[in-house]
Amino acid sequence: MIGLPTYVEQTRFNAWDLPCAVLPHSYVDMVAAAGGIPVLLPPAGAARPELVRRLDGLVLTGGADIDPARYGGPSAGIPGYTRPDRDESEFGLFELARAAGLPIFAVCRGLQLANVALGGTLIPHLPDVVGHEEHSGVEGGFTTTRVLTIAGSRVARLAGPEVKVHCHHHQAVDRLAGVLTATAYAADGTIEAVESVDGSFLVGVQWHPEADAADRRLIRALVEAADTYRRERNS
Ligand SMILES: [Mn+2]
Repeated sequence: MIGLPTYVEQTRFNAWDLPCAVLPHSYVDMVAAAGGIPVLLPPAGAARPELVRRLDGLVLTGGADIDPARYGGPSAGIPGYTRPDRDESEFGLFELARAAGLPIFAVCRGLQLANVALGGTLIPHLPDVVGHEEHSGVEGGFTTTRVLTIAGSRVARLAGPEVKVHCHHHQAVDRLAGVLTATAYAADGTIEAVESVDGSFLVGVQWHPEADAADRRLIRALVEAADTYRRERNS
């Protein structure tokens, strides 16, 4: 049972146009393709321990910017948007999941959330640092780029030395949290993947694996780790 935090957005479908708890279906497909049971988790106030006890793994999904106040960043003047309801729910969820030893796969915003929750900081607007928009994606879509993985890392073992990835982000890791190590980089030096150094299963990618149906290697590893976690918890 793999938890997937949802967005909350004004959503239009059929005759309806109203606030909805939504998630790109590609996340559901990704988890299901790897044999996991997707469990959608809308923000509803503080995260609850009894929820985390019913999960075997967690995929931290993409979405809005992390509130810069959480890492001492600028409070105004940065392009983008934040979602305080998601921050409240997902920072708590991440903390509970870490405490429970749950395997975690963090995607885009999820990687950024993990880094901030563990004490790191973010670059609030990456084009200001790298001088180009190659990570920014397009309106409603992605740009593709190649990233190089660090030999010996979990990401390198799973995905190989070089990965063609889908990017859509304007923030990135600045100072890395102490328990994380960078395990993939773009050509401009942007950190594109991280993982924990404490033996736990915590893998984060700045790119969007849910957008690549041809490559399910990372999510399969998460679901395998979740299956092991489930069996050990129940034994
Ligand atoms: Mn990128």
